[in-house]
Amino acid sequence: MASPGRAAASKASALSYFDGDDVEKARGLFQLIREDGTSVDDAALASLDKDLARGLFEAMVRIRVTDARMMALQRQGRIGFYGEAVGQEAAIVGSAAATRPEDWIVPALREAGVGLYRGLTLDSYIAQIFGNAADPTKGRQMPCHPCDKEHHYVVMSSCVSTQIPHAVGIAMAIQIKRDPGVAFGYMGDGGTSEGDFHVALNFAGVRKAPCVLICQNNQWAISTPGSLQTAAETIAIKGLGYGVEALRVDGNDVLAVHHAVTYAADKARRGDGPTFLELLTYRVSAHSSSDDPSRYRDEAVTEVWKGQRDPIRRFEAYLMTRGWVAEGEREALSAKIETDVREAIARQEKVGAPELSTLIDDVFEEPTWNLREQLSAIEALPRPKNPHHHG
Ligand SMILES: Cc1ncc(C[n+]2csc(CCOP(=O)(O)OP(=O)(O)O)c2C)c(N)n1
Repeated sequence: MASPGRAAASKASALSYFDGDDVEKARGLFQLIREDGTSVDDAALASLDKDLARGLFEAMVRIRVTDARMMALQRQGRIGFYGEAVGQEAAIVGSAAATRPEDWIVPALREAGVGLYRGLTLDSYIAQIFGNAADPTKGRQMPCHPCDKEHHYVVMSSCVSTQIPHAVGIAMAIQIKRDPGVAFGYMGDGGTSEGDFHVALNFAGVRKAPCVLICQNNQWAISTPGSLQTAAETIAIKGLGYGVEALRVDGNDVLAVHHAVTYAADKARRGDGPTFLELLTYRVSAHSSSDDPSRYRDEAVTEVWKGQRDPIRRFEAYLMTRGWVAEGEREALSAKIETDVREAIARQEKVGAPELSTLIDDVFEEPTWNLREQLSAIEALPRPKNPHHHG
């Protein structure tokens, strides 16, 4: 079983992690709440804002409930595909809460919750999964590729790791234009094995680009385990080769993630350059609705991450010790969110497919004669029974 690594618990203050030398930060594991929900350092958490904490909790539960509902829809054949983020909610929400409206988010596969946290509506999220007429991308993407221009949430590029140079490029543009904001680029552990990762980190380091690059190390890239992903001691440590400060954080500890990502974002806002963060977590669910992980991994390990290492359970236990969440509150919250999700699904399922004419727009101001000819040919064909089916 992969070890969560060395926690900062033995040090006087959990926050002294940030004063450590570069290598220690990239090898250690910053943590503020232990697996059992007890605090590593009460003083470090003394100024925690109750509303923020409750907001983080609610956002984590929202992802969990929404994912379960959408997976059920996929199994019922009502949507073609879905990718859950079960077990990764702390990494997603903790980092989302460190962003500001002027920032730009370039997500990879599992960050829809960052979009939802920033204001992407459930309706828009679900419309995209159906690929209906309300989908901002007009059904042109696979499901699970939401976007939200208003909240600076860029649509995910499906090609693993391409998101990282996109994020660094946006950061360089922010720098050149002297715009406010920071670019947040996400990736999985698999993403760090692609050439784009190295190109992006290199540019980020040389240009001191105002970006925060976040690897959600969920220890699997479909069926490829972390041990086949890199011979480096940790993923974080790779950042040092590019002159980029690297932090390794317990990705199932929402407060540690929030603290570390805020540190990185503040640094970028000051013009002090990029940070690369490895958030250690686990992909508790399958890679996607098309995958069966029991064929390639030991699910006894998964059970540990699903149980005692569950990020929502951990945070709930901590919040209860502070009296900020009551017994039974999570169940009531889940039920309310489930109603919201069901209602949004019902609304979006009624929305029809995008007009066929949208197939040929967005390319030329005036469609060319051959596009118009193709459109007429398509319009003459019978419409499919289930426009949401993606094979
Ligand atoms: C360039 C490229 N190669 C392969 C794929 C197929 N693919 C989709 S997701 C994935 C694994 C990604 O793993 P990781 O980066 O660890 O992210 P995770 O799915 O674990 O969140 C692969 C190989 C792809 N989309 N793009």
